[in-house]
Amino acid sequence: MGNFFSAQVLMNLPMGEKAPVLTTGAGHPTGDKLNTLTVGGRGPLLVQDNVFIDEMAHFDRERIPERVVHAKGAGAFGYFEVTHDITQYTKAKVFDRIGKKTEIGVRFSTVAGEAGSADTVRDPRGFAVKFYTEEGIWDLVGNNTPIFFIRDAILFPSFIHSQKRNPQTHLKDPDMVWDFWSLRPESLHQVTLLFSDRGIPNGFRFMNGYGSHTFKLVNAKNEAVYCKFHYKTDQGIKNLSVEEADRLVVQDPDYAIRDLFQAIAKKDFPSWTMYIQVMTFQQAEECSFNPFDLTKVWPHSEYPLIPVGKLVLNRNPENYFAEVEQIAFDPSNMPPGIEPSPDKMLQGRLFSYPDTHRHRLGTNYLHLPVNCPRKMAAVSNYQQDGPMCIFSTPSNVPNYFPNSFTSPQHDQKCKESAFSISGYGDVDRHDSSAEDNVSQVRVFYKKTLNKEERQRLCENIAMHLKDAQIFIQERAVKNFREVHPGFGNRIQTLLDKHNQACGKKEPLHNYTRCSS
Ligand code: HDE
Repeated sequence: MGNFFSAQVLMNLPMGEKAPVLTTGAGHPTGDKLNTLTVGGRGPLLVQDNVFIDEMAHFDRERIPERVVHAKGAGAFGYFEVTHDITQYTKAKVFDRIGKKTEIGVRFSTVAGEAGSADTVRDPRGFAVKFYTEEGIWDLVGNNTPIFFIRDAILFPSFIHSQKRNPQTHLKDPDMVWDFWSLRPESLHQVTLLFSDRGIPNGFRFMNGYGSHTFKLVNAKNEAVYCKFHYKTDQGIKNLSVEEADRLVVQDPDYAIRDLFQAIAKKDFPSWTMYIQVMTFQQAEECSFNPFDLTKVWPHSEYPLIPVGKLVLNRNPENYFAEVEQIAFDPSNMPPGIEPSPDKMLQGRLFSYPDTHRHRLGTNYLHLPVNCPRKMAAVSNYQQDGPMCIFSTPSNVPNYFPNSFTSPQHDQKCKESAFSISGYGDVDRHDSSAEDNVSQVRVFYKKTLNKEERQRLCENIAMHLKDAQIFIQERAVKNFREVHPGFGNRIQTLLDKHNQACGKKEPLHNYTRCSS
C-alpha cells in the first residue's frame, strides 16, 4: 500500500531526525500551509489554491454516518489463545491446537447513545470480537449480557426507535421506552438485568461478554452440536453505583474509553476467559424452552461451562477513526466449523450488519485494513470493482466462474453442514409473544439477586418508570407482578411515593391513546 505516514512512522522518528515534508493529499510537497493564495495582502482567494481546496474539501467530508446503534465505543487489539481442546466439537482452525494464538480486534460500546454521548449510562454494552483467523474473519458480535430484549428481529427497528429520541421533540421519552417494553413482555428478562447493578458496568474491563445467540459447531466428521459463547472477565465484575455514574456523565463522559486506553498504555492488559456451553440436537429437541430464544439463558447446571481459551487486549488503536470507527463486525462472518442456529435474531442480524456496513463504509468495506482478512487467509474470488476498490482479481485470472483456466476453485470440504428442517413445521409468521416470558426472570429475581440487590433493582426501575404516564406504569407493574408479586408490589410502592410527590405528568408527545 502507498508510503502512508502512519502515526507509527512519525512516533518512531528518532529525536532530532528531520520531520517529513508536509504534502497535499496527492503528495505534493507544500511550500506554505499557513496562508491562502490571494491577490495582494487584501485581495480575494484564487481558485487555483490547490493547497486550500485540497485541505478544505477533505475536511468537509470527514464525517461518515455514525452507527445507527452502538455509536459510542472504544476499540483495542490483541490475541486469542487456545487453552483447552474443543476439536471434538469444531473443525474451526482457530481452535485446532492448545497454545494457538490468533490476532483479534475488539470494540466495546453503549447501545442507545449517539457517538458523543456518555459511556457511563445504564445501557447494555456491546462486546464485539473480530478474530483474524487463517480461514478468514470470524466476528462474534455480542453484548455484556447473555440475553436480549426481543426474540424476533422484525421488532428491532421499532424497539430502537422507542429507546432513542422522540421524532418531534428530539428528547428521550420514558413513555416510548416503557410503552414498548410493557407491550412486549419478552423484554422482562433483559429489562430486569438492565436495571440491576450490572446495568452500569465500571468501564469495559470489568464486565463479561457473550456471543448471546445459539450457534452451531461442526467437527471434522461433520457432526454438529449447538453452543453458546461466554467470555468472563479476568479482572472481576465491577459496576458503578447510580451516584458515581451520574457524576461521571458530567465530569468524564468518556470514562470507559479512557480507562481502557490508559490501562493498555500502562501495559495493564485486560483479559477474558472464553467458555462454551454445548447442547446436542437431541437435547435441543427435548429442551423445555426454545433453545434458540435469545431472551433465555441455558442453565449452567444443565449445560456446564467448558473452558476454551483466553482473549488478551495488548494494543491500543494507532488511529481511532481508521481502526475503531471503521471496524465492521458481521455475525455472518463465520469460518468453517462455526455456523448459525435458527435463532430468529441471529438470522435477522446475518442480513443487517453487512447491509449497514455497505451503507456506512461503502461496498468495499472489507478492503479496509482493519476489516481485511490477514495474508494467511488471502481473499481470492471473482468480485471486482465498486467504489474505493483496492484489491481485484489479478489480470492472469478470469473474472468469472466456472472457467477453463487456473483460477480460485471451491472446496467441498468447506461446505456448510447439511441439516433437515422436516420437524420445523409450516412456513408462517409464527407469533412467539406468548412463550414463557417470566420463569427465568423469576429465577434471576429470587435466586441470583440478594435482598439489597433486589431493593436497588426496584428503585432503579421506579426512578425511570415514574416519568411514564400512569396507564403505562400500571401495565409495566402488572408484568413485573407476573414475574413475582413482591417484585411488582415493591415497584408500585416506590411509584406511589413519586406520583404523590410530583402529581400527574404531562406526556412529552401529543399521541392519542388507542381504545384497546
Ligand atoms: Fe446489533 N447492530 N442488531 N445487536 N450490534 C449493530 O451494525 C442489529 C443485537 C451489537 O462495535 C449495527 O455496525 C439487528 C443483539 C453490537 O461496531 C446494526 C438486531 C446483539 C454492535 C445492528 C440487533 C447486538 C451492533 C449498527 C436484531 C448482541 C456494535 C451498527 C436482530 C448479541 C458493533 C453496526 C460494533 C451493531 C443490527 C440486535 C450487538 C444496525 C437487526 C441481539 C455489539 O447492523
